[in-house]
Amino acid sequence: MSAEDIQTKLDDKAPKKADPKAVSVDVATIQMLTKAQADGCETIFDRAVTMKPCNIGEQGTCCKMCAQGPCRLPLPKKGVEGMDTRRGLCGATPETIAARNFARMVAAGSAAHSDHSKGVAKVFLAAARKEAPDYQIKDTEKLLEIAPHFGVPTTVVKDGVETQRDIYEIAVEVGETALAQWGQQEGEILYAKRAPEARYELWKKLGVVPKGIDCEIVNIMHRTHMGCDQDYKNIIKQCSRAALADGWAGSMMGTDLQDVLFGTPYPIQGEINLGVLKPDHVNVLVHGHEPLLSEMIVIACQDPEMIEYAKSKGAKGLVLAGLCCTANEILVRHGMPVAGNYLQQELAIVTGCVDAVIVDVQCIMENIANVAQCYHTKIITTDPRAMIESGDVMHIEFDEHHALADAKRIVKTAIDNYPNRKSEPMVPKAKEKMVVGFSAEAISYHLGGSFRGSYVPLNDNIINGRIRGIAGVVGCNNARSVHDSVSLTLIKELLKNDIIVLTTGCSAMACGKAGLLSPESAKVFCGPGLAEVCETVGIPPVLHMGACVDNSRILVAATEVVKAGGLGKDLSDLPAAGCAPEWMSEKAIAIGHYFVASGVYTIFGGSLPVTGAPRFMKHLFEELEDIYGGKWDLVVDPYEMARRIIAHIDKKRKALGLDKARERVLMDMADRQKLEAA
Ligand code: CUV
Repeated sequence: MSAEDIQTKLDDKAPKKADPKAVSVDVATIQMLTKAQADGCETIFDRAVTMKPCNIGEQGTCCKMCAQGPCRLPLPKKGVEGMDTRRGLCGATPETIAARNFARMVAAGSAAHSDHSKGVAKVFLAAARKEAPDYQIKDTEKLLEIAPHFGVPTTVVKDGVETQRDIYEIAVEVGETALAQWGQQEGEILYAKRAPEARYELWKKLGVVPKGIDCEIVNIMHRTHMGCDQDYKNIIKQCSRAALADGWAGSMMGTDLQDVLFGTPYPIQGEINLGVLKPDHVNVLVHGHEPLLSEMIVIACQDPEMIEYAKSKGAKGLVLAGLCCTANEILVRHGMPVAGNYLQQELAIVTGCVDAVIVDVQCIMENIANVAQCYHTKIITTDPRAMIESGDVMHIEFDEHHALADAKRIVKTAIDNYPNRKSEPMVPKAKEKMVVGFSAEAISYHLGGSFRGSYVPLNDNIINGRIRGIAGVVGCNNARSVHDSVSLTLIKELLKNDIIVLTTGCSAMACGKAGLLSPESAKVFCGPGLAEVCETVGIPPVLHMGACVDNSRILVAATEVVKAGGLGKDLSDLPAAGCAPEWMSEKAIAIGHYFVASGVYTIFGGSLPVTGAPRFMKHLFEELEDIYGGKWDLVVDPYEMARRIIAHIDKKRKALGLDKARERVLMDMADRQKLEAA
C-alpha cells in the first residue's frame, strides 16, 4: 500500500467535521467553529455529525427501568396497523414506557429548578438571620409584595397605629415559610392561589394542586419504578403535580427570593455575543445557573484591587461576562455582558482569551474541559453537585457564609492564569446592544404608561387588535437543529403578525444577538399594530424576562393580564401560546408541562420522545386540551410553528368575541429575504 493510499484510508477514518455555515446562523459561532476546526479542537457541532441519535430513544420507547431489558419498542416502519402488540418483557405497553420516561424528565427538570431555588431559599434565610454577611435584603418593596402570599404580616398595630414591621423580621418568616414548601407533605403549595381563581379551582377539581415540591418529584420516581404505575393518563396527572410544583412554587419562589436578595430586574442595556470579550483584558466567564455565586463574582470583578491585580499581570483590565442562564441573571440585574448561549460555551474558549470559566450547575458541557486543554483556559467548578472529572479542572468550593472571599479567590485564580495564554487570541467582532430586564413588574410599569403600573393598556391593545396576541418563546439551543435559526425564524414570523414575544433562556440570547431586543427593531420586524405600540411605549417587541427559572415571570405576567380584565377568566382564555423551538434539556420538559397544565398551548421543536407511543401522544397533543385547556404539540418547521400559534391565538380571540383580527400576513420569498437581510 502506497503512502498515499494509507493517507486516504486515514482520511476516511478521520472524524467528519461540521460545516460551520450549515450549523448556525450566528456569525461569531461560524467564525469560532472554523477556528476550532483549524486548531484541531473538537466540539459538539462536529460530534453531532458523526453521532446520530438512537431512534428508539428519540421515540421514547426504550425502557431501562429494570435489568430484564432494556426493552426496545420502536415503531414499525409502516407505523402501527391494527392492534399495537408491542410489549416489554413485563408486558409494558409503548404508552407506559414513553409516559414513564417522560415523567422522569419532568421529575429531573423540576428537581433542577427547584433544587436551585431551595439553595436560594437557604441563603435568603441565612441573609435574613444575618448569618451570611455578604447577602442583604435588597429589594424591600418586593419582599413586602410577596410576604402576604406566605401569610406573613407586613404591618403591626402599635398604640392603635399601624406601622410596618422590621424588614429582617418579615424576611425571616418569609424565608422559613418558603423553605418549608420543599418538605411539605400535606395540603397545598402556597403559591397555587396566585394563579387566576378559575385555574386554581380547576386544579383542585382535577386533584393536581401540588402538596409540596420534593414529595411530588419523589412520587414520580416511585410510580415510574418497575411494576408500578401502568396507566399513562395517571402518570401524566402526576407529571402535572410535579411540574406545577416547579412552575408555581420552586421556580416562582426562586425568582421572587432572588429578586429580594439581588433586586427585581427593570429595563437595562446590555451587550451580547463573543465580541464582548477583549483580547488584552483578563476575561472571566460565569456559566451555569445560580446567581448566588455570580452576584458575588460581579462584586469581586468590580473591586479596584482586583482590577489592579489584573493590570499587575500585564492585562489592560478585567472583563466579566456570562454564558447560559447565569449570564441572564447578571445581565437582567446589572447589565453585565453575555458571551453567548448554550452552543457557544466551547466556542468562547476557542477565542483563546478566556482565562477562566467559573461554573456552578446545569447546562455545562463536559467537553469544555477538553476544549480548555487546547488553549490555556482554567475551568473552575464551584458546586459539590457538579464536578468534572475530564481534563484538568479545578474545584474551588463556594460557601455562601464567606461568599465574597470565595469569589475573590476564584477571580484571583483566573487572573493568575492570564500570563499562561498559549496563542494569539482571536475575538469575533460580532456583538449587539440590547434592552433587557422585563420582569412582570417592569412590564406593568412600562406598559402602564402612568405613575402607577398596570396591565390594562396591554389588554386594551390586545382587545383593539393592535397586538394580536402573546407568545412565550423560550428554551435552549440544540446541536440537532441549526443554532438560533429555528427560534429566530419563528419569532420574526410572530412579530410580523403583531404577536408580542416574551422570552427567556438561550432563546432570549438568540434574540439579543439578532438585534430583536432593541426598541428600534420594532419598526423593522413588526406588523403595523405591534410596531405602533412598541414605538409609543419605547419597548422592544421581544421582552427578555430572564433565565429559565424566570419562566415563572411569564406565569405571573399572564395572570396579571387575566386580572386586568377583558380577556377571559383563566389563562386558557388568553390569546397566547408557548414554544420552545430548540429545546434540549429535561428542564424544558418540566417547563413545557407546567405551561400546558396552566392552560397554555405549547409547541416543542426538534423531537419529543413520545412519538413511538401513539395513544400517549394523542393524550398529550389532543386530550389534555379538554382537561387543562392547554396541550402539547411537536412541530419542526418554524413557519408551521408560527402558523399554528397564530391559528390558536385567532381561535382564542374568536372565543372572546375579538374576531375582527386581520388576516395573517402571508410572506412570500422576497419578503422573507428582506427580513433576513434586515
Ligand atoms: Ni436555564 S436549560 S440550555 S441555560 S435555556 Fe439554555 Fe437556560 Fe436551556 Fe440551559
